[in-house]
Amino acid sequence: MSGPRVVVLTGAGISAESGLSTFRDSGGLWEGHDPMQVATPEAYEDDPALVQRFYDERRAALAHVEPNAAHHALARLERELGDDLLVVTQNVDDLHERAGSRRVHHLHGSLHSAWCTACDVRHPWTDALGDRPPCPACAEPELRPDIVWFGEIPYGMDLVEDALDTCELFVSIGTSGVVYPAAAFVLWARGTTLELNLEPSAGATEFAESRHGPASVLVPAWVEELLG
Ligand code: BJW
Repeated sequence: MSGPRVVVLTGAGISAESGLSTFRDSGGLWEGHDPMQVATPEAYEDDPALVQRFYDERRAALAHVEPNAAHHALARLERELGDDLLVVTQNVDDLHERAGSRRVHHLHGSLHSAWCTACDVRHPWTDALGDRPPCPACAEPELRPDIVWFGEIPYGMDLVEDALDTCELFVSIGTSGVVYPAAAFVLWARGTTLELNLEPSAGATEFAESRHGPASVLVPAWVEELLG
């Protein structure tokens, strides 16, 4: 079985120029909390309303942002490569899809999905969850954001491992390289490797090549170069 020739991993940095905060660059707190402490099962257990508010605000913010030149360049690449491109994103926004990408795998879930912890069914979701709406399947008010928090298993790891095992080129865009398993993809990728990031990531030395600058400049230039 043949997999995609090119695997692209994206992180929060690709959406930064669209106006969405990254996790580790903002230096800011959300309602006085470190976002990394809010995005955990423990935080949800301790204070579900707080965690729901964090995700409700981020879901609502999606209505006010647009994909940038980097998302559009990857959509262009998909139009040229078809099944030979797989985008694996750690982002929970929908900016790749809104730029036109269709072969996108959301490793850490999606703001537009809700997961019922009572009946284990997932639902497409665009509204707030903080007011505890009933699950459309079982009516229990137990919907949580369908997001992969620390200690939970990222989605579709088999698919990603297979793609990394057969790809000719792995490109990492806008991610700090500190969260696993995504941080290890550069080590698992069989092909050559390239990092496109604002600054060297934690794993920069593992890449065959690194280019540094804003994604809105680096990604369109790389796509142009690849397509010749
Ligand atoms: C730009 C830019 C511009 C800015 N242009 N660039 C000890 C050792 C090793 C591992 C572990 C360990 N202890 C625990 C673990 C595992 C743990 C982990 O990695 N912890 C580390 C903190 C140490 N991982 C997990 O628990 C994961 N699960 C797991 O491992 O399960 C076991 C398993 C795996 C595989 C198979 C079977 C079993 C789950 C991780 C879940 C991560 N969840 C979050 C929050 C939920 C989503 C959300 O709310 O949005 O996902 S955490 C957060 O970090 C979020 C992100 O997707 C993720 C990565 O962040 P990202 O995208 O890299 O953003 P930033 O902000 O860190 O970086 C932005 C970068 O962009 C920077 O470099 C900037 O320079 C750059 N940039 N502007 C280009 N304009």
